[in-house]
Amino acid sequence: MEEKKVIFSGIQPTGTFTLGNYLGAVKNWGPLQEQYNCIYCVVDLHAITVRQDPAKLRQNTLNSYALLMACGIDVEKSVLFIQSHAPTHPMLSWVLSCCTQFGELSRMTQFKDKSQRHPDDVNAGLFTYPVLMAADILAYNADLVPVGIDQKQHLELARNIAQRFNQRYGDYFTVPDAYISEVGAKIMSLQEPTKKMSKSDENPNACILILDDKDTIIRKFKRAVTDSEAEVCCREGKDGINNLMTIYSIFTGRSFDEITSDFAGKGYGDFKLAVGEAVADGLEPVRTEFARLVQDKAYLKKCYTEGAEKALKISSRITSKVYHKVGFVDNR
Ligand code: AQP
Repeated sequence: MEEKKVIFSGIQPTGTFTLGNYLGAVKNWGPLQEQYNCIYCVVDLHAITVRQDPAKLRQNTLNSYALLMACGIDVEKSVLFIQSHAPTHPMLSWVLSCCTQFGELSRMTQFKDKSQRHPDDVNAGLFTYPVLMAADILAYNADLVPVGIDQKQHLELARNIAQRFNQRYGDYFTVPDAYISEVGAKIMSLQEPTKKMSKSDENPNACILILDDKDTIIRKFKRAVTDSEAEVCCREGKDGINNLMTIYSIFTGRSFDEITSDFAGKGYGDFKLAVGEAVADGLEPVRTEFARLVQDKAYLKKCYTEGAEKALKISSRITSKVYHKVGFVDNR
C-alpha cells in the first residue's frame, strides 16, 4: 500500500486567528487529515521575533492550540503540538542556517515589511525566521505545506535550503511543495482591499477575527470598503467586492455567477449584510467549541503533551540523521 504523504503547517499564536488565517490555511487543515499524515503546530518560537508580553504569549499559545482544535484538527488523527516543546526545530535550524545565504534572507519581503514596521527591533530572529520555518517543515520531511499565498516566498526558500543540503550531504530531505487553495489563498483587508487582511493592521475594521461575535462581524462587513458602482460582480478593479464575493462563496458554496444573479438589482448594503451573516453563522460552531475547550485545561494539557511526544519522536530521528550526515559525533 502506498504510504500517506506528510503535511506540515504552523500558525503564530498572536491572539485569535483572522478570517485570512482561517480561509487561507486553518479551515483546510481539518479535511486534509483524512488523506495525509498531518503535523500541525502553534509556532510560539516564531512569535518572539516581534516583542511579546510573556504572560500574553503563554495565554495566546494555549488559546491558539484550543482554537485549532475548535477549527477541526483532531488530535487522534493529526499530530498537534506547540513548537517550543520540540527543541529539534531550533537544533535543525542551526544546521540549515549554515546552508542559507545572507542574500537570500535579505530578499524576504516579510522581513522587509516587518523591519519597517518595527524599526526599533530589527533583531536577528526576524531575519533568520524563514530558516526556522524551513526547519519546522524539514524536521518531518513533509511533502506538502498548506499555506496562504503570503508564505510562498518562505516556502520557496525552504525548498532551496533542502536542495542545497541534499547536494552537499547526499539526498535526504524531501523537497516540500506549497499547497495553496484555489480560493481564499489571499483574503484582503476590508478597509484597503489591495492589501492582505492582517492581524497587525492598526484599523480594527480591516480584519475579522474568527472569535468576533456576530454583531461585530456584521458591523465590520457593513463598513467594508467597496467601489462607487452598485453591481455585485467579479471584475478587475473591484477589489473590495471581489474579496467579499470570495468570502461569501466559501461560506455558502455559491459560485460567483450565482452570487451575481442572487444580488442583481440589489445594493451593496444587502450584499454586505448577507456576507456578514454567512460568516458569523459559519463561524458560530468554532466559537462554541472554542469556548468549551478552553475551559478544559487538563484535557488541553494532555493533548499538547502527547502531541509534543509524537512530534519529537519523528523529528528527533530526522535531526539525528542530519547531525550524523554533517559530521557531528553520535552520542548514542
Ligand atoms: N490574508 C490572508 N489570506 C490568506 N491566508 C493568510 N494567511 C495569513 N494571512 C492571510 C495564512 O495564515 C497562515 C498562518 O499565518 P501566520 O501565523 O504565519 O501569520 P501571518 O502570515 O504573519 O499572518 P497575519 O495574520 O497577517 O500576521 P501579521 O500581521 O503578523 O503579518 C499562513 O499559512 C498564512 O499564509
